[in-house]
Amino acid sequence: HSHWSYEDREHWDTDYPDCGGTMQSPINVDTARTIFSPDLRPIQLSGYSLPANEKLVLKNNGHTVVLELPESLAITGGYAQQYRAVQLHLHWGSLLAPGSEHTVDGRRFGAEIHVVHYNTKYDSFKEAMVRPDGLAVLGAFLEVGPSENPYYQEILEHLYEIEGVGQQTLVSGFNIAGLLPDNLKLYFHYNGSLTTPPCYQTVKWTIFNQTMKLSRDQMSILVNSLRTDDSDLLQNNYRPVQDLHGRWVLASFQ
Ligand code: BO1
Ligand code: ZN
Repeated sequence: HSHWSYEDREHWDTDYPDCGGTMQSPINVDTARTIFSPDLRPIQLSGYSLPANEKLVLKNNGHTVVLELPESLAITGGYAQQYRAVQLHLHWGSLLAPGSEHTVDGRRFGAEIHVVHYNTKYDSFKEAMVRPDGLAVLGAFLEVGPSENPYYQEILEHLYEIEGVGQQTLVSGFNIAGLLPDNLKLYFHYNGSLTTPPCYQTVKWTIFNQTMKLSRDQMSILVNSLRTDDSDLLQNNYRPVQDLHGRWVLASFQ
């Protein structure tokens, strides 16, 4: 298969036509234009608290850091269907500039976490990723705050072990829900795509309103630890916001 990169991002649709589609992600959320939908129930997570004796693979894939998740984690509420977790990963900027993928009222946040799930009615992620209701990604923004975040530290403390592309290590289980906001009632919802090739337009996105706080040192470790194929620092691994093409963004709150 071909090798895409963030420097190439304006040309992804040459090799991956879906990247030029009309339901692409990420987007800017214009809060004055969201539609309040009382039907959007709180997101319910199950199985997210993992025992320390369960080891998870953490990998530098050249585009991001990926933590593989056991299929015991699932979204069991808030969506019309049930979705099983497969992995989580992050998008970030540099020491100089923020690097979230989604923006809110034009504001970009320091970084963004994506927890990727697929619909349990399909047999695998691969089958689900080409179905209109196949995928659900939970997204949350990361900002610098006053104190160290112990949940993010479980990942960040391993980044030095996976500096090179393809390197992986094992992380002890912890409460994965700690990587997401306490408040799972307040979120935006829209239909979009994978934010990297193949850009399949099969993702039901949830973007939480509450942000996650990391210490300045933790944010520095996130943006300065990993390298790409060319042994450059892996930074600014976010896609620019895409046109809504008439899509509606729903809000669970007023
Ligand atoms: S994202 O959450 O929209 N940034 C996103 C973007 C791309 C993927 C996942 C989430 N890619 C897919 C790969 C598959 C892989 C799967 C799960 O992630 O295309 O090959 O199996 O890790
Ligand atoms: Zn992502």
